[in-house]
Amino acid sequence: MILNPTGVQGAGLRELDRTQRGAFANKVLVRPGAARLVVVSNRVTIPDASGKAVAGGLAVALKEALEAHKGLWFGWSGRVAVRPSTQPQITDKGAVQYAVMDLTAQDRQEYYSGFANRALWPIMHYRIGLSEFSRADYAGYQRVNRAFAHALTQLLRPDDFIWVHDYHLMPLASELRALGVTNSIGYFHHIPWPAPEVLGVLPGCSKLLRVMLDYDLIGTQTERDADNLRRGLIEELGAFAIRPLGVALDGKRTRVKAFPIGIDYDALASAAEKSGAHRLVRQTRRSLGERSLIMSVDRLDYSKGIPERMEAFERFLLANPDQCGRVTFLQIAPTSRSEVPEYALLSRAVNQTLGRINGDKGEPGWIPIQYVTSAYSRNVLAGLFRIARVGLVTPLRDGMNLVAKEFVAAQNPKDPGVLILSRFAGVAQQLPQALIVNPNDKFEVADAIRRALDMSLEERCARWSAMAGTLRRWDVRWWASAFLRDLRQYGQNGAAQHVAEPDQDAASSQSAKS
Ligand code: ADQ
Repeated sequence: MILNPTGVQGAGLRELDRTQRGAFANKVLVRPGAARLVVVSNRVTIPDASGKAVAGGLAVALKEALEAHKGLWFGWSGRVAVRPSTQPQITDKGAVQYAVMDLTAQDRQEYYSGFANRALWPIMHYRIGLSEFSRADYAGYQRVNRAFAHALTQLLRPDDFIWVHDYHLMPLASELRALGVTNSIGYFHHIPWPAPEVLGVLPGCSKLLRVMLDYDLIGTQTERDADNLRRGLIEELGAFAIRPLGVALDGKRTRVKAFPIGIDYDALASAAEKSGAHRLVRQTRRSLGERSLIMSVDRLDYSKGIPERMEAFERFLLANPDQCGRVTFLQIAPTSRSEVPEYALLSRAVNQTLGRINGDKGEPGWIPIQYVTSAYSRNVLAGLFRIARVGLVTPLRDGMNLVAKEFVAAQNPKDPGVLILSRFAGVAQQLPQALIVNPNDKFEVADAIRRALDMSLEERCARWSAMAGTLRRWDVRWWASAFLRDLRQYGQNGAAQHVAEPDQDAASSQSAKS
């Protein structure tokens, strides 16, 4: 995926469809002289020489918004260089300009692997015990954000509006403001925002909270995340609330609002419909025979609850011996962040749990859990989701979780599978029609698997069509469009007033949500 939030390189590869691009361009209209959109994310991958976009749904939506606003996409190139970049490297591709910076090995270690992924990521996912704070890493995090701000400032125009993505770049607005940038700046937080009692454990947390006040608009995945952040600003810093969305302190004012991220529903549904001919999908279907497929797809990350899920499946087999040999659990989990020690430990733990369960419960001709660590194209994943009877999405904590949404979109409306969903994934707040479980309770998850396998066609259809309706309506284009509409409204420099109105659908959907 282009944008880092998934952390899966090349995840969900697909070419940008011209018709869809056109459709979105109509949604966020560009008037002559419209302000430019500048997207900033940790990782930026420039489309290859063939001009093909390498993209998942999120990257597609952002690229479409950038094309509609003749925008600029700025961030880390993903490369490590001997000397740090001072000037961004610029590439023009169609209407979009890409500007990327190389990092040194020390930058990468301290900013990315260290503070972002060893201190912030675990705390934000309520894993206090795993959070490793180091002052050197924190200094590196600030240094890279400052360097990005310096480089970006050289490219900014007075009427640009800026959209920053995710926890790697929380101080960016503050660094830009220190350089005199007065443009509208918005931020979207892709992962959970924890309760103040949890974030408060992180040394220097008040500094991290304070820099958030330099954004005009902060988007979170859920209302709960938005409340947690507002509460943090008020309780930790003594900021005061300006109802309904604002928080203010020392002459600064920001708005915090939930914008649940969506998927490119129609593209995924159509990929799933056409996927039957794909070799891997055919091969999987053939190897299953009469068996039911239970399926999970995650980055290999401790927040996703992979060993816990395997143990819940084991519990299901123990409680339902009649199902031995009649179901297969396929776990797809490409490795990520393997340079971070906690991820190497997790990989070992998963392999041990897997080996134990397959050794104990397997029989000649039947392996209970199939485990693969490759990344697959969006088409193959959609095809596999479609032949699965159960989608098992049980993270211990997740900002949203796009896999749950992709599973629903990929189903055959006439014979849909059942989604089992962790109550701790942001998506659970949008999809109450899934079978909602506590991922820490393997007995509860095991019962849900049995219930899913036994569910009548009528109940499956009723649950699926309610979920599909929600996901179709609040898709990724709604998400980008709604955030940009609010950034235009709340932006401080007035520059974004030149940005065209989003379509009525997006506007009314958003107000229905808020
Ligand atoms: P992630 O933690 O990466 O994202 P998720 O939302 O599930 O989690 O997105 C993963 C994406 O990668 C999905 O689109 C999935 O299809 C794809 N993917 C996973 N494994 C793959 C494989 N083997 N092959 C191909 N594609 C694969 C972060 C937050 C989430 C939030 C998203 C978006 O942690 O909570 O939902 O950002 O905001």
